[in-house]
Amino acid sequence: VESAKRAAAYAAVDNHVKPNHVVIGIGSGSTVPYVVERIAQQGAAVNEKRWFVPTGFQSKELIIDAGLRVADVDSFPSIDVTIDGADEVDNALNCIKGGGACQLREKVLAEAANDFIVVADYRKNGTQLGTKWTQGIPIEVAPFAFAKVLQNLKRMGSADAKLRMGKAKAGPVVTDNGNFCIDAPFPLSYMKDPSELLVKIKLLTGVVEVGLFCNMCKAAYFGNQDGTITIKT
Ligand code: DER
Repeated sequence: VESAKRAAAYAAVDNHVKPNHVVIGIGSGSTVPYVVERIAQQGAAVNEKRWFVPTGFQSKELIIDAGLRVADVDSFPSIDVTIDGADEVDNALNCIKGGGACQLREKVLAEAANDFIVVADYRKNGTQLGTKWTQGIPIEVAPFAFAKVLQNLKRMGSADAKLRMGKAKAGPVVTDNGNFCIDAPFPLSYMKDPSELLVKIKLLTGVVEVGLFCNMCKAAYFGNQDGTITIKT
């Protein structure tokens, strides 16, 4: 799987991170380290003039560890290109994101970018959202409201919606923004129109951001088990 992630990341950087690009958004997860690795290989001469905007703590440390310059999105409201991972991508390039509970900042940078590019291994290449990633739609919620949001999600049809609990941490996962995360699986019939479901969930009081990225992704790169790449545009 790691070589598939690397192949997808390298191809995406080679095709979408141009020498004249100055501001680059770096996403979160286990595929983006290969994105940073490939960008660093473009050399100090071009990278010393660039700024790299992270989508969270992990992403920021990746940038710093690679010797690249970190910038705040505040200083660069518009970004040349953002490259990020995803938990599933359908044939219309809609994504489920938030497996790493970073989807708020990821969506801000995806929206701010001229080009939003997704990189993933073959396990994420789906036809309809919810078929490959079955853990549910990641939803960032204000801690004060989490029980009400859970109740409303169940009423909406997500019977198994649950608060994401820490593994190496007692209690719930807390995002880089100090919020909680709910994972809400919906029946596949609800997932046929991700844009519609996104709006319904986003309107629930207490929801901060929803891990459905619709009509945002310009291209998705998938590394396959046989070493080839699949590109969806
Ligand atoms: O949370 C996210 O959307 C991340 O980008 C992440 O889930 C991507 O998955 P990866 O670790 O397989 O790259």
